[in-house]
Amino acid sequence: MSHNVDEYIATLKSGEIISESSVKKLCAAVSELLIEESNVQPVCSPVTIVGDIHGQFFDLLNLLSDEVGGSPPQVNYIFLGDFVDRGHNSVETLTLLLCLKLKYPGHVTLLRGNHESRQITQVYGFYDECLRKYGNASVWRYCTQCFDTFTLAAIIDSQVLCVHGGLSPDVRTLDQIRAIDRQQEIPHEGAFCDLVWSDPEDINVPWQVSPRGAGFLFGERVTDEFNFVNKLSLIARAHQLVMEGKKYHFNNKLVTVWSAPNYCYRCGNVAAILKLGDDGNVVEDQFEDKENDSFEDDDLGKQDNSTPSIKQSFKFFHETEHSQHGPKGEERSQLVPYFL
Ligand SMILES: [Mn+2]
Repeated sequence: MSHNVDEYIATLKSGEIISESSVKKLCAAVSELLIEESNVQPVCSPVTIVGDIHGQFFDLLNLLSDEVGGSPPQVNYIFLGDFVDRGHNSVETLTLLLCLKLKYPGHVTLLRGNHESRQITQVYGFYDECLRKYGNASVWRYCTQCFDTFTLAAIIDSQVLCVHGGLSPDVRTLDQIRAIDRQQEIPHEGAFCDLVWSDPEDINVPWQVSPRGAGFLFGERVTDEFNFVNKLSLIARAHQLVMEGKKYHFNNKLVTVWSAPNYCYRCGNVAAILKLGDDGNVVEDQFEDKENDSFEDDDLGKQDNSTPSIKQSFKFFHETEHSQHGPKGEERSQLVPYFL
């Protein structure tokens, strides 16, 4: 199996899709790896955290280039989910990430987003794209079966929790996440559902019903308490478009990372990736100093918190010329709403 991965990667990078039987083999092989991972997969820094990609394949290629994030195994990645839907290249995006997972299993962590779901992908594009590109629904079936093995969270150096959406009133400890039976379609309610659907919000109550129709809005007190109980310094999550690519909430105890530039080919936003930790090599130093669009938040080290924070730096990037192949004119206005 593994000897085919390089071929798959070369095919995808050339702009072609891999065959139906290749997707089948790829999904089966990756599922075998993923199924062994913990619901809260331990990861060591340095590691780069990537938010929503949503089928923007050419932006993913740009992200993995040396000009932006660099490629595994030189760089370790945690992808926070929402690989598919919205963009026009969900198939290529997902299969490339599966290839990277298979080739560099210790350097790539794939979390489940709310779009890695049978129900959601039938509405927001991935199912239709599979039908269009393969002529039948088999590839969609292989991929959605594979989704059921994606893990729910990662924890970096025992102190930064990564999850797609956010917290749940049913989850007080990391052990409660570890105990979830994740090998299933995303349920409509409960801990699993909330982890991939919830959003942080400045609210005066601990929890509020989410306007998304799934998950909850959770406030600062909930976040502080969760971080305290679980000895965390930060929660890193994705799931919400932020025009600047990243946004801190709740006195820097939670951060949203968004990695799809000009989301849906029309939102005009910048994308970002978050690098945690420092391996002190020369390439990283260049990355820090190169441009104004990479910086450290000075006040982050000043938290009066017993847990030492891991160094946090962002790399911002825009849509590339090659990635601007989206729907134009009339077609854009007919896109489904993009707030999910
Ligand atoms: Mn999402």
